[in-house]
Formats: sequence, C-alpha cells, structure tokens
Amino acid sequence: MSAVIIVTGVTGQDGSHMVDYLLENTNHEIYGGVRRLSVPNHKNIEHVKSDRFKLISLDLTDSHSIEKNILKLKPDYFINFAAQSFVGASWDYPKQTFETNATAVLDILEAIKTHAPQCRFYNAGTSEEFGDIEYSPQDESHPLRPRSPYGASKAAARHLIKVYRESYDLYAVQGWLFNHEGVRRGEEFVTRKITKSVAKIKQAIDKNLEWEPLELGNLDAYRDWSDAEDFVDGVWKMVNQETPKDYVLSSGNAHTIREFVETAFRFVGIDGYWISSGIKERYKTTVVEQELVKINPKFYRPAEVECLLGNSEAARRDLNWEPKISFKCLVEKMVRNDQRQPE
Ligand code: NAP
Ligand code: F7E
Repeated sequence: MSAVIIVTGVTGQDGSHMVDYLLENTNHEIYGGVRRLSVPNHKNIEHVKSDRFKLISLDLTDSHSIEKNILKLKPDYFINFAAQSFVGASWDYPKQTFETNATAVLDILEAIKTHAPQCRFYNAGTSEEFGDIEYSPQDESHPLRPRSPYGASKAAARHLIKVYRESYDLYAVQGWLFNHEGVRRGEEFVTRKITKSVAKIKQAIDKNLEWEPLELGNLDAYRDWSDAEDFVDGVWKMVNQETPKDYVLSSGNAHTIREFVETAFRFVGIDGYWISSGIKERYKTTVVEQELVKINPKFYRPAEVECLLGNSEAARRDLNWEPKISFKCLVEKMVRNDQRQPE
C-alpha cells in the first residue's frame, strides 16, 4: 500500500537525503515542504526526478500553512526535519529559533490530532538537548540540560511530543541524533567549513597563490560525527516501530575539532602542526610559510557544549540499525567533494 508522507526541510541536508531514501526504498508518495524565499535554494533536491515527489508550500512559522497541508493531504507520516538548525545563530535569533523548533511542533501535533490522528510523526531531536553533560556516553536516560536557545527549543519540543503521545495516543517520536554531516552539509557548520577551506588552500598551494587562513573558534569541543546518509535509515526505522519510542542515533566515537582539521588536511597531503595556545593558536605546515588555520574569537559561543558522545546501543538492538561510514571515510568524502566543486 502506498502511503502519503510529508517531509519538511527538504532543501536542507537531512530532508533531501530522506527524500532520496524514501524514493529508493519505498513506493510511497512524498510531499516536500518548502518555504518561500526571495532566491530559491533547491540545489539539494534538483536531482530528484520522480512523479512520486511533489513540493508543497509549508512554512513552519505559519500555523495556517501547517494545518492546511495536513487537512488536505491527511498524511500517513509527517517527518519534520525543518528547523533553525544552527546552534550559533540561536543566540542571535532566540525567538525565531523557539517558534520554528518548538511552537511549530505544537502546531503540527494539534493539526495531526484534529485532522489525521493516524499519522505517524517524527521530529528531529538532537544531542544538544543533553548539553552540559552528566556522563559519557549519553543514552536515552541522560537528563536534558541544554546550553543554547537551540538546545532548549528542541528539549521543549520533546516534552510536547511526550505529552501528546501520552494524552492523545498519537504516534509521535523524537530521536536524539548526534552530529551527522556530508556533502550536503551547510557551509557554516564546522565540518563543511573545514573541508571547503582545506580544498581551497590545497588548490592555492598547488598554484603557488596566496590564501585566506581558515578561521575557527573552539578547537577542543568533542563531537560524535556520523554520515547523514546513515541516519535517515535510522529515522525511518524509528517511525516504523510497533510502539512509538525515542532512540539515540550516534557513531559512539568522538573527535575534537582539532582532529577534524588534522584529518582533513592529511587527506590532501598536508601534514601540519599546532603552535601557541588560546586565541594565538595556529596550524602551520613545513611546506609553506603562511599559516593554515587561526583562531577568531567571534566563533566562540556564549556557552559551549564541550563533549558529546552517544550510546546508540538501544537503536542498534531494537531497530537493527548501525552507521556504516567511519569518521575517516566521512572526512575524506567531504574533502574530495569540495575539491571537485568549481569555485
Ligand atoms: P539544515 O540543512 O539546516 O536544514 C534545515 C531545513 O529547515 C532547511 O530545509 C530549511 O529551509 C528548513 N526551514 C527552516 N526554517 C523553516 C521554516 N520556517 N519553514 C519551513 N522550513 C524551514 O539542517 P539538517 O542538518 O538537515 O538538520 C535537519 C534537522 O535535524 C533539523 O531539525 C536539525 O535541528 C536536526 N538535527 C540535525 C543534526 C545534524 O547534525 N545535522 C543533529 C541533530 C538534529 P530553507 O532552505 O528554506 O532555509
Ligand atoms: O559546531 C565548534 C563549535 O556548528 C560544532 C547542528 O547540526 O549538531 C550541529 O550543531 C562544534 C561546536 O555544530 C567553529 O563551537 C569551532 O563546538 O558544526 P557546528 P553543532 O553546534 O554541534 C547538533 C547535534 C545539532 O542538532 C545542530 O542542528 O564546532 N566550532 N569553530 C565551530 N563551529 C562553527 N560552526 N564554526 C566555527 O568556526
């Protein structure tokens, strides 16, 4: 039987991978939610050519647009990847972050309850909800201690989902996804920022040209990075259990930003070394005089989540899910992709 699925955030990383995954692995009809922007940004979905995929106009900050779509399509699944997803920006736009990431979830739940109570709802939760961590690795029992307006907004959404699930018997879940990256990652997130810059610097060195060093903030934070393509399979499995339940998805390995930098440069044949410390710290190489990386304090955050490391044993056991791409393969894939991109 073909089901009707609304996926939001399809212009972003996860939503676009979910569309590819659903088209390849199911025969369902997919409606991709996009909001109006002055300049369209459909690069991540322009390769999709299927009459099972249609775009719908859906802005999460407008409850009418949420309700209208749910009323009209009566979806079997609603997979919500849309969000103000950049932690750093959540201090600049705390209200917009909360409205997009929490209030909109309430609007979706209300519309599902009223117009499509059979619909299975997935919301994109995050390891950022654990925030100021109490223990490592973090599992489903770890308390929510967010450190940013972003983390707080996702924690609020989680509470709403639990309340609606228990009060109205809705099928609603919110996974705890640890960092996941890839060739469609937005360019302001640290991994993509590093791989783009490594590709540019390598090209400049080869052509004997000057370059702008890569400017970063906190190099010592630990993140548990995986490949986004591995995670959409976990999300689909989570929303297809018999009983709705929230799971952690993670690789179970954490690396510092510093290690990501070293690994990325190594893939283009540049071995570097760190000198000095604090805001004077730099990454250099013996091959050329100019520095590769320097610190810019503007990239420090008002409050940092120092270490995220996930325990996804429950998902591996119950959902028969596991990530396939290693940290090194992920970094290589991203660097190689950025080396192929024309400037
Ligand atoms: P992303 O690439 O930044 O994509 C975010 C998507 O949300 C974009 O398609 C964006 O559309 C859309 N969006 C933002 N505001 C909207 C609004 N008001 N109405 C409709 N659409 C709106 O994020 P991602 O990395 O794919 O992450 C997907 C989800 O997982 C997010 O909820 C994020 O918070 C969560 N998450 C991500 C990670 C990770 O490591 N990637 C980890 C845990 C949780 P535009 O193109 O129009 O801006
Ligand atoms: O930062 C540090 C920064 O912005 C990672 C989102 O998908 O994953 C993502 O959130 C770390 C932080 O991702 C720079 O301080 C240093 O410690 O790549 P990021 P994030 O904040 O972990 C979670 C799980 C989500 O849910 C989010 O949606 O890197 N860092 N220097 C820097 N970060 C950035 N962006 N830029 C720097 O220059």
